Amino acid sequence: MKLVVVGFGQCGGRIADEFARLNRRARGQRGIEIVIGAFAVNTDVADLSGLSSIRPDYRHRILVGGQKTSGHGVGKINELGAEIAKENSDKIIDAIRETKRFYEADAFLLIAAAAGGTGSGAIPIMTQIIKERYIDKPVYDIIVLPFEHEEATEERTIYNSATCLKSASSVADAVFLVDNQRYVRKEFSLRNNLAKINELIVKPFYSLLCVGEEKKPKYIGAKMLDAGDIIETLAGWTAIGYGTSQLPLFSFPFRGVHFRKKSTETHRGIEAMDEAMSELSIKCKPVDSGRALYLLSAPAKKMNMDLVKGLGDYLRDLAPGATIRNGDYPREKGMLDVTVVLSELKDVEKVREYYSKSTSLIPEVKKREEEIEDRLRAMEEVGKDLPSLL
Ligand SMILES: Nc1nc2c(ncn2[C@@H]2O[C@H](COP(=O)(O)OP(=O)(O)OP(=O)(O)O)[C@@H](O)[C@H]2O)c(=O)[nH]1
Ligand SMILES: [Mg+2]
Repeated sequence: MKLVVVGFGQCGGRIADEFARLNRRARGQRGIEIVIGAFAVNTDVADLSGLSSIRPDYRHRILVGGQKTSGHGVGKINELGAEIAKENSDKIIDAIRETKRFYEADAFLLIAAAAGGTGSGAIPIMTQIIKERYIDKPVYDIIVLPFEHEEATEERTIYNSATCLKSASSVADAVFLVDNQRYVRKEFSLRNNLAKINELIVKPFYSLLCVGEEKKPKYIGAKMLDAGDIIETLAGWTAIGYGTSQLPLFSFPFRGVHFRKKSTETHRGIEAMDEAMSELSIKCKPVDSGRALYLLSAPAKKMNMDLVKGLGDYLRDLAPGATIRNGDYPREKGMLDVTVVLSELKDVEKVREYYSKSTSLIPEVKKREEEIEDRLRAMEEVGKDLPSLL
């Protein structure tokens, strides 16, 4: 599957940068292309300069809102982020359209954090505009949810998250929810290590995007999972997860496959799927999903029908109401990995919480906005008799 990836704001831009790196890896290791264009859009000059893999020209690192923000972001006011996106949508679309082999893209992937200002406001607007412009290509969003400590200290965090999620989900074909808090690992002290978190966020997409682009027969599995299958699976609120299991490097040259060995492999597969399910990008209940997929990748010799079927049965038990698609990908060496997508989720606790908490914040936010307007008006009033230089 080939994507055009666009990141908004600091978080979105950095994750889009990570997708650009993923593509370099796919090209280097596998000779295939999965991201045909990567862009970052921001109101902050410094954030754009800090990226490393997205091309450094102004058509790929797109600065918006110049006069309004003087290149320093919108200070968490996502209404301002939305307004700037509307005003600059032509500039953004023009840049995206110049992507080489643009027509080959299967879908758009837009990325932003829910709690900030620029990305949170821009992602719903640009999702809507791109959808209207390119009706034949689905538009998916990755929306990154804030850390717990941010929710506790800043009211805007919850309010921005709620308004961003509500608006984006009403226009995007699917929204991948990524909860920052779930990537904080005690053993890594990742709390401040956003680069590592971004790598973990993007990793599950690697095999999923590569598998359908393989051309060599030896890398094509018994059941291929292509862009069509992925597009059929993605709808509404979505979670993604990834798990691995190490395989022994040497296996003894028994003739035929002993039944016990086969069951060990199935066990390893289940172990990897278990990890994928417990490491999902957002806490959710698999029973709530209406569509799901899993992709197994492993060395060709380790792949067998029992293993694929075992995983299917396992997922079916967890998500009995879901239409499940699957594929196998004979690629990895010494390792077996499983990617799981749960989509069309009927309920996500975290989203529900943002909505209900924000509803009680509305009067407070309105009051504050009115106060700001009153003070601005009062200031203008004081200077009304001064001559203007314009
Ligand atoms: N996973 C991840 N989260 C990030 C990263 N950078 C910021 N965040 C989170 O994103 C939220 C803040 O959004 P930003 O992307 O910084 O905000 P912005 O869109 O640039 O908006 P303004 O700076 O207000 O103009 C917070 O919840 C941060 O924890 C990153 O590189 N990776
Ligand atoms: Mg910023």
